[in-house]
Amino acid sequence: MRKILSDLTIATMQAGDEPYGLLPCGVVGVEDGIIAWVSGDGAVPAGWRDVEAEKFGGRLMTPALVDCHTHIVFGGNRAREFEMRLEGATYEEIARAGGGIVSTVAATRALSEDDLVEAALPRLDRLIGEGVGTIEIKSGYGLTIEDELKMLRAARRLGELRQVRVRTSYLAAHALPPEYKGRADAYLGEVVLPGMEAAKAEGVADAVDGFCETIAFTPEEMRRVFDKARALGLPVKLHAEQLSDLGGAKLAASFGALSADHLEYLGEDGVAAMAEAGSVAVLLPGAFYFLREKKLPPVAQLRAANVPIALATDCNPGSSPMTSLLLAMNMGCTFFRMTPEEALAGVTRNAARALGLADEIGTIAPGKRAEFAIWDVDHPAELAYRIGDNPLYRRLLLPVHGGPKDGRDTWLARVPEGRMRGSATFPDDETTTS
Ligand code: DI6
Ligand code: FE
Repeated sequence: MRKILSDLTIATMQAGDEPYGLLPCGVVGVEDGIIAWVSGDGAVPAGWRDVEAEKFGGRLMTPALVDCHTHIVFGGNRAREFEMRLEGATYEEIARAGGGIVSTVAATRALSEDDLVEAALPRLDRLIGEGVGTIEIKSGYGLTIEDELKMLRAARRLGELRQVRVRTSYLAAHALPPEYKGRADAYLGEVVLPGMEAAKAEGVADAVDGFCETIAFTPEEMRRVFDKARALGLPVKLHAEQLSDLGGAKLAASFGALSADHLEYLGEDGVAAMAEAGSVAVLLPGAFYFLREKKLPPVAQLRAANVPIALATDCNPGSSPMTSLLLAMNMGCTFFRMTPEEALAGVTRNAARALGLADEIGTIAPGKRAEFAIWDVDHPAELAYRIGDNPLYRRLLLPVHGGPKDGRDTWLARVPEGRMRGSATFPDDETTTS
């Protein structure tokens, strides 16, 4: 099945072209859900002249967005902790006093898989409503084998309920649960490592993540986790250098990590190690903002070393209760001095790479999957520029999970016109068949 999308300004986000890979008179040819050709001068190749074109009134097309670091599956919320922090307590103090992550663990353990799905859906819908087509979702609030698996199953179910590609990360090494207080080695040996094996056997984990921090796990402990991931053939990534420099990014890079994330305290040697390994630097300005951090990630050094930079929401109840990737882009520019072009690359091309999906998604180029966001803006810089605005016009994706079995080409997740403006959520993706 062939389809032409025309009358577009296309930000292909291909590296090395014009800024944003911008094509002012853009036309895209799609065949069986894959981009067949992209033209920048309105021309349609011979052989396609009889294919019907859908016109978009000159609107901006980008790759569908990728949120490459989230914790959207969890129970409860931490509004009370927010109040405590405003009364003077620090994130670390709250965590050490048994609040923080551990309180979300109790709330998450109390929910069934169905309850977790129901709690996460509104968060997912808000992200989808901003043009997200691929989302990474972590476990890490279960901290028993069964509860971690429950979270990963819930995350996978979300990808069946909505037309969105879900990648899951096993994050049992997120915090030490109270029952293992002072016994990190036992927790790793009895829960984290066997749970990873179970997740791998069930096929519910795409990668392994950890939190390397004084309030979480040491680099030596993370090495044990990563050795096991390597033995199981699972790629790794790491929450590193968020609150202090423990050398986590360097450790992750030595395992060929897909990404190291947060990185406010990343030092020169960490930058060099990431550049060498080709790991993506995933910056999380929502957590930086919400924890009122002062130390900026070394963006200029990352840029100079050609480390690809991605941006993500880090949506979680404790440090980044944020469900807007557009806001993350704005914050990446205002706080971290990224350019609007870097911000858009950070939620498309580089975010895809951080998930190991660089060959499939993240740019608009022949051979990539036909997954697009179409925006009511004149210039791509507008996506990072506004605060709290959502100019999404439509999200166009081919079915990524099964889809129709009759072989017809189906455009799914076509956000009905009028739904997006003024309301970032919608109850169900619509299915339209062409
Ligand atoms: N770093 C974070 O910012 C989140 N997890 C992590 O490892 C916070 C998770 C939470 O506070 O619930
Ligand atoms: Fe996180």
